[in-house]
Amino acid sequence: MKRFLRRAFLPALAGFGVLAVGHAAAPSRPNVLMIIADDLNDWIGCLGGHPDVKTPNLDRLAARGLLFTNAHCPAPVCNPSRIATLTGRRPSSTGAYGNDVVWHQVLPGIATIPQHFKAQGYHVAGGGKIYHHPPGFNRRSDWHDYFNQVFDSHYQTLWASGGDTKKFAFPDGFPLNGLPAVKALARPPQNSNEFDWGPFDKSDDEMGDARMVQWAERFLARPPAQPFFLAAGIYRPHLPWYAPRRYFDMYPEDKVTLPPVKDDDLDDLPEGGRRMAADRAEDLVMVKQAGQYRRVLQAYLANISFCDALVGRLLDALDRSPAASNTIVVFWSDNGFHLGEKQHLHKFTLWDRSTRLPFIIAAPGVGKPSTRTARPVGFVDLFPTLNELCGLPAVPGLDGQSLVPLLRDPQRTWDRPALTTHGQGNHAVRDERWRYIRYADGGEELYDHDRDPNEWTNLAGQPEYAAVKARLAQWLPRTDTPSLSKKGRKKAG
Ligand SMILES: [Ca+2]
Repeated sequence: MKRFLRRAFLPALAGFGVLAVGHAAAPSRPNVLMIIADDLNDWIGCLGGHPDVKTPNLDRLAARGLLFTNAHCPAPVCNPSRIATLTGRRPSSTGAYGNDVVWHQVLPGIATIPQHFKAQGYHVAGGGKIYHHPPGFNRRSDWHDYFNQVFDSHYQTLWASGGDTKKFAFPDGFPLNGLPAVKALARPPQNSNEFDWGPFDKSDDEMGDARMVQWAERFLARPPAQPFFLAAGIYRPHLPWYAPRRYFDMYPEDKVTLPPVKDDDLDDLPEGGRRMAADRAEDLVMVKQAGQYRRVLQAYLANISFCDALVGRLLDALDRSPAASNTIVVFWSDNGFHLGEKQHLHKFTLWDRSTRLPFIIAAPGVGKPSTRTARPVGFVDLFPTLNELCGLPAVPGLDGQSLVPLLRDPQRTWDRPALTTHGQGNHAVRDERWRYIRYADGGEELYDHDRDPNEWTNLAGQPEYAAVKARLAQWLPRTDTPSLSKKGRKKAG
């Protein structure tokens, strides 16, 4: 009988022991609130990316910690950027370059940040778009709690639920999402399930992103007893650019500042650069022909401010929470967006507008508030950084390095540049002064940000810069893992 009892209860006791260790460690282990925006470029107030933009809440978050002013995504596309950031492994290491790669199917045994925190005894909760959002990319079993994405567009919901939009007859021609914006275009845009914009006469709380925020507010009001990792994925400012009308009213269409654009900007690009610029370039032409360009800018800015307001609600909820004093806040965006620069109205490029992104870490007791660093960093650095901040065991095989030294001393020397990859063999290396791009076919670009912040003059062909190129080229990945994408190797996402 004794033996039976021991057999029956030992596993239970062992399980209890693990929990007990987690509880015992709780006071020293900080919580994490990770907020992700979607397609938000560097147009936020504290980064100075656009003169009109109003982001008081992101600015307030930056004032609580360290703002990285030279942070870059691992890939300028939703899915590969999120996979690389959440696994800490670059696309060139995993082969995950495209939007169709389901990370947990093709990378078995590779832990993501939420999985690692869960294995280490954290309560792990997520809401909205954390992994890529089509069906099957997110696994409910990776989370203790998950709040599903709520979309604001009938067509987008249909698409995300696995419906075939091609079979779907648009009611009268193509008012795609029920708004008149795209009716003005000459023909349906390529990404017709989402390419639309306009104000909604609804309250914030009636929009999908705010429903996720309400869920996170409830979570933070009554956090679990054990340390938690809470991921809040805000879909804004991804297309379609819908937001409550008051955010549109913040940016009157006739007063919106146009981004600086050089008309012959593509003339000095190699073939690889021209191809990336040309991807969906027809959308920009149609938008301009239809007299919608200023409305597009207004809509993107409005969606940034809506996103910012939601970040503010999360910060307010944290400040009211019992967890307020012991929670690290991290903010990042998966990729940027061109609004006409390089004749482009999308992401999918290796220039600053697609890769330079907001990145803020506010870790209580580590570093000082209201600090900035221009050292080049990448989001693949996030996984080792969070491990160090939370005292979790290191994960072998990560491509990044912990940013805790920069949190403690934002001006310390930092040799590593940031690296962005778009499709197999196409890379951009960014240090504090230069951007060096090398495409898979050998084509090159080099920009001097000290003199050319808009990346208008490609210096790669000028012999006096050979040493700069050679120095930056040393940081290109040693391996270019073949693409896991079903769509083939030529084009990512
Ligand atoms: Ca994105």
